[in-house]
Amino acid sequence: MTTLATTIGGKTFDNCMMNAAGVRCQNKKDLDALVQSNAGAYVTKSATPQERAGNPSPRMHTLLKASINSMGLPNNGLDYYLDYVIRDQQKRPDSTNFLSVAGTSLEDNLAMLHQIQDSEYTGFVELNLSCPNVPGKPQVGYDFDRVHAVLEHVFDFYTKPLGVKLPPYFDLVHFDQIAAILNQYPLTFVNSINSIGNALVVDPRSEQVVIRPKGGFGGIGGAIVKPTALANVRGLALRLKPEIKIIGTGGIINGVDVFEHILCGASMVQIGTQFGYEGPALFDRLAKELTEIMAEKGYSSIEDFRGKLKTFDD
Ligand code: RRO
Repeated sequence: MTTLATTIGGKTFDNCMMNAAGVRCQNKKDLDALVQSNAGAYVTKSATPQERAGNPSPRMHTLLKASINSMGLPNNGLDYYLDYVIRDQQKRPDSTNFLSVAGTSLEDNLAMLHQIQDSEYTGFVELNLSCPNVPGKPQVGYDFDRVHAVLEHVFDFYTKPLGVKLPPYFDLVHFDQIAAILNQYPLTFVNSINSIGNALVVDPRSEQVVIRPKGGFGGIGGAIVKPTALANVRGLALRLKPEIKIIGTGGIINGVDVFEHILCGASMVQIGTQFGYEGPALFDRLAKELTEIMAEKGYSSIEDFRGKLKTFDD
């Protein structure tokens, strides 16, 4: 029998696939649909302390193999999502899910994590250090001293399972530097990658950018980000201590993409752009495709090949 189950921080998930934060997870209806789906878990839209309308539209544009967005953190505020995950936990105590938070300041992040620490929520928290789209707020993940300071403050008091969502890195020395910081903390997981920030899509016919915020600059997702995502998953898997599990996000369209992320070291994968296109039925298709690949190769669980990517040096 083939199983797609995975374990992170001592919690088992029946399926190693789930949505990526931001896509079809902003309101209760979307989250209920994820609960009903074949996904192994859900993550809620990144929350700020108060609700936010986000950036002006058009703020997302899709292409065949890519998406660009500058949503600007539209969300219903932490209370809304914390209430949802706590109610869900009461209904389904054996299921673990992810609550995403993305304060636009250190103070906001600490205030939200204090509120979560003091609540009855026992699930996972994904601290988003990589939102590329809030005007005037650089991505924390690119400022290593700041990442260090944030984690130092957080782990002063926070004792529940926590992971961080990172931006893509593009130099091996940056993998070394971020891993050296992350390895100092009791992180449950690291999620890599967020969208490739501040890219520009141009419409040659209208001679115009395709989204309104920030003069057209936005984060890229979709099929074209897969090589960058795989490099980040692999780069981190080779450097992080084994207790920190990796969630691979970026460029997943089919079962082969999931397989590649796991080969590079992912224990779980998240799907953003393609989940936006396809909705909850995506998880049925991906599960079927990955199961077929594993059966062909004689693998019965993802642990049979997780992180076992070969290089020409092996
Ligand atoms: O809301 C957004 O604009 C957004 C966020 Br918070 C994020 O983390 N990544 C992204 O591509 N968009």
